[in-house]
Amino acid sequence: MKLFYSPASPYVRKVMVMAHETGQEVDKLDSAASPINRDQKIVDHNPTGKVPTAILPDGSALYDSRVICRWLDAQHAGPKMYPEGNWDIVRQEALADGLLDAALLARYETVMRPEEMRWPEWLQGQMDKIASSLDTMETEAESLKDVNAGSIAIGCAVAYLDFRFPDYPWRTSRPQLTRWYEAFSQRASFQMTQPNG
Ligand SMILES: N[C@@H](CCC(=O)N[C@@H](CS)C(=O)NCC(=O)O)C(=O)O
Repeated sequence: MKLFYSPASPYVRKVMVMAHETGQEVDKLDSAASPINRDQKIVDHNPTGKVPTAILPDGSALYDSRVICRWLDAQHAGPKMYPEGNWDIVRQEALADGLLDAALLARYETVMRPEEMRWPEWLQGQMDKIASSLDTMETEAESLKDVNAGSIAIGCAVAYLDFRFPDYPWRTSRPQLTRWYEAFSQRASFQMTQPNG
């Protein structure tokens, strides 16, 4: 599989961790996704212009990260990352992606939007989504022991907070999630996909 890629994208990281955990190769394609300067190379395959966008061996395109992760899970013979009938795992992946959607909007608002056009209440609304998502993750930390699509997504989501919001004290009052993440993030798949950029 080829992948339009960004080393800073937490959604791309989900795909890369999933590929690593399931023993699959990914060829990284150079790209520069941005909501302002769209990368035509990506748009040609995915009209949203976002990463990750995969090009499958038959040349067809697949997006977004959840769909690509499902495709990867269908390609290997090991333990499934989306065990059949386990809706909690699918919901946890959606929870993590919801946190990331809010975090990415908050980031675009603070680094891309011109200062005079910023809207503090809107930014606070995104930060509130992040906080309440983390609170739910804290109550579910016990269920994240296994490696699956839910725990991978939650790991990538909280890692993104450390990467882009280093002063945001998400660990405060979330001891179980903190403990879980310290252990889970030692996995080779996480160590080999550290974000940069
Ligand atoms: N729902 C998508 C979200 C992907 C996404 O927002 N990617 C960001 C990079 S982290 C992007 O490509 N942004 C460029 C844009 O918004 O046009 C997924 O799960 O793959």
